Amino acid sequence: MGRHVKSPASFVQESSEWVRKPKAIDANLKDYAKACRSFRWKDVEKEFDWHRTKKVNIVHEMLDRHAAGPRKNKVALYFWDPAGRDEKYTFLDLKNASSRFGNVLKKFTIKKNDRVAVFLPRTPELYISILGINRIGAIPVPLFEAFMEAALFDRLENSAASAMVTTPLLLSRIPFKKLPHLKHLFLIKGKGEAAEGLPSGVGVYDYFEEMAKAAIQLTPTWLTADDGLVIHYTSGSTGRAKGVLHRQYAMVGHYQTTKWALDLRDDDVYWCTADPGWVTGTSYGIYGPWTVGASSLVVGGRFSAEQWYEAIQKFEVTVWYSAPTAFRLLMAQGKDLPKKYSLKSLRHICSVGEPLNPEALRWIRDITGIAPHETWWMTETGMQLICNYRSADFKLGATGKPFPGTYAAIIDDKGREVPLNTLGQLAVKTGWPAMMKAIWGNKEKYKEYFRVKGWYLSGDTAYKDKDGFIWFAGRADDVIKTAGERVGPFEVESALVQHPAVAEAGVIGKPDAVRGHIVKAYISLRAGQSPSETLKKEIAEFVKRNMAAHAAPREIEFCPKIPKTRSGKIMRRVLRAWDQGQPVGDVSTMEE
Ligand code: 6R9
Repeated sequence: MGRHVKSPASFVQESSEWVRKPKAIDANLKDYAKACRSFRWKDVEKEFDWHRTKKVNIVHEMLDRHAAGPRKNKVALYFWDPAGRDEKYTFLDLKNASSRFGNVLKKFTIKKNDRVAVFLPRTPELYISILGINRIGAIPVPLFEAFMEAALFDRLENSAASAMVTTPLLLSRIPFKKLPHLKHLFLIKGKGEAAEGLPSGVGVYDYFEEMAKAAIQLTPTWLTADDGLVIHYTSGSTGRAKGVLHRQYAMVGHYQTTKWALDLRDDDVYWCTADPGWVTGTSYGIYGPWTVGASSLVVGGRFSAEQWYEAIQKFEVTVWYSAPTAFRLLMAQGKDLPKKYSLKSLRHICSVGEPLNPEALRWIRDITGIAPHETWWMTETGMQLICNYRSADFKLGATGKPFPGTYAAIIDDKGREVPLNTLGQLAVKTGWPAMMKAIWGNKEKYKEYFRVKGWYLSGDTAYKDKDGFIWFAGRADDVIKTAGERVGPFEVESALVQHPAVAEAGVIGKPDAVRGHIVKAYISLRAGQSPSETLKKEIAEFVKRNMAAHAAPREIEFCPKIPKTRSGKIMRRVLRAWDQGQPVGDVSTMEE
């Protein structure tokens, strides 16, 4: 760390090209520099009812407050699944539905602080479940629908969730016998759908039947700002997935960033393409847009370029929040396709999850007339922290500038800021509103992020230029970002070595033109096993079946031995060098 960078151009080729904005742009944040001088988080607190009442619950601020005022009949949620659902829910509808589900949970004795897992495809019921859980002060644990048994087990065991909402189709993946805490199961069944393989010793309830019986009124359980909001499991470079716990107070950060970075206004139709299984799908798919009272679109089903363009046209989407991989997937389908749709409703676009390459930015700008704006943040930060703003010029390829009221810097191992244009660790001064409250059940892991006093260490490397822009360079650890999703190499390696043919495995991210990185596994086989293409496929399938499709290696290479240190740690740095055909560097710590 602290290595001097000769020219920032070594990371991003077009660092001198600017995206210029008209002088009089009508944005919520009009003057970034002025906001940095005068903005105070304390003032944002006044936007919430709890500031006056001292009674905190984010569901009141998202739904009940709006349902009691002029936004009562405003659409909060447009839901479209091209396979067959097209529905609208007003703020009042969501208030009522989440009250019903809160009552259902209470009936089965679920209470404040209990963890309730939500394992569902993107449907209105997914959103209503999370809102109902929050309404009673319980803590939702959203689980991405692609997770398979091993991934589910880790997350359900660690959170000790006592209840779960899921569908009959996903049921067979849940290892109930190994999860003694899990006592209640709410099943969302399609019309006439049967549920097979129901667990014994667990209360199983029909979601729609229970909802129909439940009362429509339920005052939120009043909490303090420090009480739990949501737990998101995310991967690090070592160990199993960590449960990042956020607090109610995070809403102050969600609210203000939604106003200033996403630039949401009352007349917007906003589309966040992220699933609530990931932090973007809750912070900016639920909490941000609904605390500001915006209309939000959710599109169900898998990615399809045609349907994405159609969604923008059909709902006249004005603000779109998505990810570089999605932009590149659209790009791969060519320019003729978007010409068939009207995309002119769009007025602002933001991007998150991985660096947005200039080529993808230009392409989206060409087809929509609007340049996507970067937002950098993490599961642990809970909210956007480094952004490009709608009213401010920015440099193509730059990650952006710290959100007003926060301070981000590039530091060395001792916490000293490094000179401009010098690579170092991207760190944030502690104390922003949505900073995680804990790593569930793991104080040590939590402390690791704050080991340099006064700073949160992101694990990303970056540098700052003379104009104050921060430029993301890469990860300082072995965490893999594939298609914008965070994958821990250790989790994948653990899944791989369960396969009978695999002796050892080492997993890295391999640079990829569309997905940013793909998961690549180096594997040494057990004695008597012979390498083959069929075996590669079988091993990849095995990870898909046991862990999750997005984490399964897209590339496998067999090798006689996995390089390790004398203390037995996998040297992923050596694997990365092998992959790129580069010299392996210093291997003096490698075992014989
Ligand atoms: C919200 C989210 C966090 C990691 C982060 C960084 C990468 C996120 C980025 C970005 C470059 C951006 N990342 N936004 N890299 N430019 N605008 O993605 O959270 O899944 O926890 O990932 O994603 O490496 O450290 P999470």
